[in-house]
Amino acid sequence: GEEPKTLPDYVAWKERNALILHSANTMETQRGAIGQGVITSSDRLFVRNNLPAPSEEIVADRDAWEVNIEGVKNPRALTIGELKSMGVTTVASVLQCSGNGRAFFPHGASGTQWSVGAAGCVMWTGVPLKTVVEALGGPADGMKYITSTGGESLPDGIDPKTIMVERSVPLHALDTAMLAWEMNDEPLPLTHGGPLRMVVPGFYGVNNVKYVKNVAFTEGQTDAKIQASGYRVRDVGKKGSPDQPSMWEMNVKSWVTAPLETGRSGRNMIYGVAFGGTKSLDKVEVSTDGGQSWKQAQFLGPDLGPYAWRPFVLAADLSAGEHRIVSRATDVEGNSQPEGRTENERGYGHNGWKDHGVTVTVS
Ligand code: MSS
Repeated sequence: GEEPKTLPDYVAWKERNALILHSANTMETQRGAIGQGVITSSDRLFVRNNLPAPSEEIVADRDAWEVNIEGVKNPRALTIGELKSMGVTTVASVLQCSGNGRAFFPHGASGTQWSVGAAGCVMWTGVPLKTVVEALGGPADGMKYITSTGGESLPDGIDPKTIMVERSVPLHALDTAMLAWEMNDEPLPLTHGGPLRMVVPGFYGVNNVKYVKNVAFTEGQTDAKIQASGYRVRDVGKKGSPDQPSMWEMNVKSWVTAPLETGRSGRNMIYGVAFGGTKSLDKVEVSTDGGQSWKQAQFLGPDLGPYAWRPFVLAADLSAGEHRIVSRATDVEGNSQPEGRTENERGYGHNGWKDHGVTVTVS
């Protein structure tokens, strides 16, 4: 479709120049707007809506929003007001779309052509899901997944399963999942799932269900299309199906954020961001010769925990000419970004260092 030139109303509060507008429902942060700090400011954070956003009415009386908790010993609905009295925690985590980096796949993977900017590092505040579930007697016996349903109202005449945003994650995510009502120290904007969002730290964006209205502990995964055949990693040309890997835990990744086009001969500060998904980072290396030689970068700013990203910097002396600058992160378990891509039909989970580099002309 046609790319809009101006921001749609529901995101009019965003910083237009920091974003690449792919469509009214998809916009990414410009690589050069990511900055050198740890937290991505809300007005620069990417947006991805599989369905049109609900109306602002749902954030008019935030504390009255109800979430239904099912598949526990004592199922019931809880208001945000009640959740706020149960407990509170704050976690920094990277929110990244499963298809971030899709634009680099040569087979033309269908979907939004995200480059690097369908990602940001966000501070979430809310109640640990575990606290809520324990108050309701714990998960019912035999439950293996946490299934969250988005609060969009669905159009008539279409099988709801084919469009609804409902995602299942493995039960072990209960150790870290939370129901968040604040983002970056402000009430969670509607755009990012206000009044209440399921946050699963270290898991791809799609599992972080916005305007969450139902959380169910279930024996199996939901049969909603977005889970059953969507967000499944498979060979190019293949259809999605439940036996293929789902986009759950994120892999280790990094990219350079500056310089992007030009540099001056002599000392240049090379910046970027790196994260380990569900694991802390060990190191980030930077190469200014396309991966022939590497130097270890310094992390910048505070370490906000395993799910946050770490900005990094390397001071490099560059000579006149073209330089291919790439970065490669390694997590504490020794997993490093691969050089290449894992080719797959929908272009999910790309963390290869080669494609994510930049070519800088130094004069
Ligand atoms: N939720 C809901 N409810 N709806 C929708 O649409 N989407 C997904 C998530 N969640 C949705 C939800 C996705 S897919 C993503 S990325 C994310 O979200 C995004 O976010 P932001 O806030 O940024 O917009 Mo891919 O993997």
